Amino acid sequence: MKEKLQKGKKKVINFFKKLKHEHVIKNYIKNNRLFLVFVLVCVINSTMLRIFTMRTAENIFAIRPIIADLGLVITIGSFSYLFKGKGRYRYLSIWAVIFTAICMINSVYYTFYTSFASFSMLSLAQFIAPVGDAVVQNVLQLKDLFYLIPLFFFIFYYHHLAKKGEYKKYEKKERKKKFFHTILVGAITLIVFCFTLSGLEVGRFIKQWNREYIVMRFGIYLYQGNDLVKSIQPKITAMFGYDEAKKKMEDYFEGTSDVQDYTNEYTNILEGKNVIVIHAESLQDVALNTTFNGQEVTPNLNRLIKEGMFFSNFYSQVSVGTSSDTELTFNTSLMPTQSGTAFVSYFDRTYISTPKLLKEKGYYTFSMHANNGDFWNRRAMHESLGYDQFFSKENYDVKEEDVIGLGLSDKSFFAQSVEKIKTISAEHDKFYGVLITLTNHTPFSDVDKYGEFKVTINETVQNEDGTTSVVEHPYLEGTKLGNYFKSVHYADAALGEFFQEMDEAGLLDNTVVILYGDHDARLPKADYVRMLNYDMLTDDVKSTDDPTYQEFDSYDYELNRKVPLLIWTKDGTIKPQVVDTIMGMYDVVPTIGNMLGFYNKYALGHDIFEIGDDNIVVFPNGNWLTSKVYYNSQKEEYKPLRDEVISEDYIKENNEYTEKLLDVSNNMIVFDLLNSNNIKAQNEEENK
Ligand code: GP9
Ligand code: MN
Repeated sequence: MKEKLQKGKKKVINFFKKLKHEHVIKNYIKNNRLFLVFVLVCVINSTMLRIFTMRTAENIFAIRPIIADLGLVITIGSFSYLFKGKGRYRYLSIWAVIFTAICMINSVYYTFYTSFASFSMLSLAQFIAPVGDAVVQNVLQLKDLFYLIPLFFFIFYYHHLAKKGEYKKYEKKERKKKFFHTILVGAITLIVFCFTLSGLEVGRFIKQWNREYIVMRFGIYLYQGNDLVKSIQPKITAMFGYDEAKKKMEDYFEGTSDVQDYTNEYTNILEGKNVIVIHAESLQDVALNTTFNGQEVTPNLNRLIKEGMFFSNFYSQVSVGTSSDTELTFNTSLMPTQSGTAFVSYFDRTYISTPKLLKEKGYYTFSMHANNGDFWNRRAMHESLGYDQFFSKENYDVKEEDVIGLGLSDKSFFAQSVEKIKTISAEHDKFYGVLITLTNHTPFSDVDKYGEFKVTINETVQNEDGTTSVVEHPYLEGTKLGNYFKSVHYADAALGEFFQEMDEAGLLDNTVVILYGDHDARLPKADYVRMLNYDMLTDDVKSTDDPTYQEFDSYDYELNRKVPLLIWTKDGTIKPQVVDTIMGMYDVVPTIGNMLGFYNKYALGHDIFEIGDDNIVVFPNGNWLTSKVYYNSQKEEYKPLRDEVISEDYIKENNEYTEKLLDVSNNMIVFDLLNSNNIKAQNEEENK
């Protein structure tokens, strides 16, 4: 045995000696310089992207995605040897540009969505354009341009080689040999990589909805290639796999009653009332709980919260469709789709929605939003959701002086909307109307138009002569979070005016107002750290060694993304109370359905007054939240929220529930499973 080992060792040493002696490596490098630079450029860029986006130690020191990138880049690059002279450079440079573009686009995309880009989003590019201002100011950063440096180096290096006449021309036979050897190396690298994968990783790669998880393990290029396939797939799978999807949905809803089979103290309490829903753009709970020098950011909302039913642990469940995803979930209790968005890709499906169910009870239904009606494809989708009328930009008088940020200011929007509601109220017995606000939209940079609201800290100091004076510390002035508070303060003032105008018109007398924040404002974590740990002496963040330093980790950030939900009546039908149960946007349909007297069998959420503390909020990326745990499915880690031991089974069961719910929801939309013909067929089958 020992002898064998010795022999083996000798052989390996001899092999390397031979390599050294014959200058094999040196010659290989010399003869394949351009190819090697190409490989380096592509791998450096992808590694840089991973490090700049997901800054965990696990990701920074990960070797496997580098192996995956190497395998793919070498394989693709190997074909360059089939080209002669300049053709080879052209081939490599086209791929270098493609790979660099993938890194740059994902870098920008990650800053905005904390996720990676998808080809299925290409059809949504038109909705990104109107927020172009926001993208440029908010998103395009110096780091996004770093990826150009290796690319320029590659181009420069080729010209350098060509100029010195060192750019190799090979004979056909030699080229073929080089191609064969190189593709073999690429393939072996990829095979080695495949052997390192676990079943779970392969499963997630196939499903593709957990994008960070995939990039962290497979690298950006394999992710993007797989994404391309997955983005084309829905168009094809919508034609296949219907039966299986239908079966899964039937299993999921088996045992769910066709009619509401319970009552509680809230059943029908709001029946017959008009409903006004306010979709408050980017409104987060943090704004309600913050004051500056004794001044509330949201005095009007805070007053309404004291008068109504406030849900203090309420989360939106959006994916890349942001505002539109919330509209979908709020009205249908379904989750956003796994690729693309329901509003754009699946607007032609059948939805069972709150407007439709209220219409059956004699309501007139409408939506109002002063932006372009095609944004998020609302014009088409609002019809699918069952709104009788959609008022968009063309129905509003948009004067230049009334424009803030993305469009018509909330104050003007509300004032003009009240006039329209007056007419609707006069013409219809009862109504359900949704008002979608716009001013409080990222990047919150139209600060001059929000009105005076300082986000400073005023300190009263004692002077030597015994008098006092006030020193103003900048605190959050100039930060994005600070500007956000200014913007919310404006939005709150607009809301105050709306309530007043509605009241003066007598429109609140028999009305319930439901207000929600549509999603968080994607504010930088560093700004929250500054807010919590401001040092007045240095105008900087306290040192982490300071005993008063407050941690704000990624879980704190996630939990802080909660948004308000308020149900309010002027006549006191709704009694003032704070409901602190963990709740998601998909729980709204069953909860208000019970109050208004309608029932949606295919809701994925629950009446919060029935489910209580057993509730789970599922997020589109596979994360979930219960009263006990926030679970991060990318990291496969969780933060306990109570002083309680969490069993493995608890995590496993909730993970299974999450995957099943997301799958069923996606199938219901993609395969149009709520189409009455399909449901009818299902009932007939059951009655056989
Ligand atoms: C656009 C508005 C904003 O009309 O609803 O959409 P968002 O960017 O929040 O998805
Ligand atoms: Mn929004």
